[in-house]
Amino acid sequence: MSSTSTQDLRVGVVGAGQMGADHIRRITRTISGAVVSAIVEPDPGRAEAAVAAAPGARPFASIKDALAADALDAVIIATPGPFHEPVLVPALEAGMPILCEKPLTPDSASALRIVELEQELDRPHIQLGFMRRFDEEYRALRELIAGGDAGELLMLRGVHRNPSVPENYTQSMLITDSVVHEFDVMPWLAGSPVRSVEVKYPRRNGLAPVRLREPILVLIELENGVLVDVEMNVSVQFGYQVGTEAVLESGIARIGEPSGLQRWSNAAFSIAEHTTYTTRFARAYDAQVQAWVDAVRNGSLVAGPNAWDGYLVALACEAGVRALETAGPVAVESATRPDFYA
Ligand code: ISE
Repeated sequence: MSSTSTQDLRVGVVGAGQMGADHIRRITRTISGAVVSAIVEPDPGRAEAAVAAAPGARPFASIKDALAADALDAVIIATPGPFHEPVLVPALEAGMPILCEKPLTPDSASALRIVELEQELDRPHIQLGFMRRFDEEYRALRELIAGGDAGELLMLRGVHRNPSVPENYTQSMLITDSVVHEFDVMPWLAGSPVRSVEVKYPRRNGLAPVRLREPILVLIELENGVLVDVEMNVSVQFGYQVGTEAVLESGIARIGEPSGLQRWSNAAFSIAEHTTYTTRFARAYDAQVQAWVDAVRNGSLVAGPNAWDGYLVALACEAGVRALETAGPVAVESATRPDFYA
C-alpha cells in the first residue's frame, strides 16, 4: 500500500469500468505520490465499488462538478473513446494534466480539435494511455533497433491474440480497439509514421462470433519503408498473446514469448500463459501511471505518448477501418506537426 502525504497528487478518475477500476486500485495500492480524490462514474454499482476501493475519494456526477468542487489536481480518463471529448474539453479548459486511455477520440477531426484546444495552454497537458511503451521488453527492443548493432530495421511482425471479446465488440473494433495499439507502438519502435494500411482476410475462424470476420492480417507501411504485418486474432480461446519480431539486416529480435511457471507433467512441457491484458501488461500499466504522476508532480506533465501521437493513431485507425472494406492499401495523410509537440 502506498503511503499518502499532503503533497500527494489528487487524481480524479472518470470512468470506473475495467480500466478505471484497475487504475483506482493501482493508484491506491502501488503508485507513490498520488491518491484517488474524485470518481466520476454514472453507474451506481460501479461508483460505489470504486469509492469503497479508494479511501477518501468522493463521487461526482460529472467532471464539471468535480472541477467546480476543486476536488482534483489531475485527471485519468478511462471511459470508452466516444465519451473522451466531453471530458477532455472542460479538463483542458481548467488546465488539468490528463492521462487519457486510448483512443484520444474516435476520429481524426475530433482529435485535431483537442490538439488545437491544448495549444491554448503553455505546453502539452495530455498523455495517452498506450501502455506498451512502458513494457520493459518493448523498451529493450526499441533500444536495440535504435542502437543499430544489427544493422537497419527491415520489417516488424506482430501477433495480437485475444482469447475472446465482449458482446459489444464489432468488426471495426478489430482496428479501433485492438490494432490501435500497433498503430502507436510500431511507428514508435521504427521511428517512422504510418504511410498506408491494408487488411487481408485469411480463412475465418469458425469459433469467432457470427458478427466478426476474423482473424485479419494488417499490413502497415511506414514512411521509412519498414513493412509491418500484424495478425489480429480475437477468438483464439487459449490465452492472451502480444508479441513482436524485428527483422534487422544482420539479426532478429523477438519479444512477448510466454514466461512464468514452467511445468513438466503427463509427458508434456508447458509454460503459464496470460489470459488478459491487465496481467500481461500489469507492470507496464504501473510504470506508465507512476511516470505520469512523477511528471505531473515535477511540472513536466507528460512522460509518454502525447495528443499529437493520439491524432496520428486516429488517422491510421480511419485508414484501417476503410481498409477492412477496401482491396489494397489505404493511404494516411497527416497535418504538419506543430512545434508545440516537438
Ligand atoms: C483492449 O481494449 C485493449 O486495449 C487490449 O490491449 C487489446 O489487446 C484488446 O484487443 C482490446 O480489446
